[in-house]
Amino acid sequence: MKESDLVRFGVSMPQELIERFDSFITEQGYNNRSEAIRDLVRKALIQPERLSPKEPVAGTVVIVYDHHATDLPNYLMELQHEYHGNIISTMHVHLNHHQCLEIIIVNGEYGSLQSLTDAIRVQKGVFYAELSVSVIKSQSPGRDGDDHHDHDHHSHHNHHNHHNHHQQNHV
Ligand code: NI
Repeated sequence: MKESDLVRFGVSMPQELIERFDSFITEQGYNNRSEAIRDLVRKALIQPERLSPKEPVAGTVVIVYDHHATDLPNYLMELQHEYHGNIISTMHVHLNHHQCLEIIIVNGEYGSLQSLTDAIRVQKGVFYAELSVSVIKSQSPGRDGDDHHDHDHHSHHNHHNHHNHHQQNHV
């Protein structure tokens, strides 16, 4: 590749995240961050989308977020009301002073669940948001002794640094 084909851009990351990234890419054998980031981007762009957006599925959205992030808890609440037709149940766990873990049990069309997960993931203060689903067969399974289910697991990862060093403000 010619030098002129390359576009340079700046990326801001927390110190601890970049340190972990550097040790990760050293372990992987990369010589520099650029090549490692190029590979990560390529991998993200070629994720096979085997499920059609209309496919009926059920599964979970697992999220970890900072409940001190401005407006985030309210936003997540509003969003879950907006998607009430897709949400069966939500379990909320207070992990520590800052972080909450939520497991949202969902069903419906794969595309809708992706939209919900994407809307959560892009919010500031969300460390992690992953959708994992299985295809729901439209017909009831046959009783021919074959207990083999056709599970189609599909997940999306966005793994941010868990240690956000969030300032706790006691008002
Ligand atoms: Ni909580």
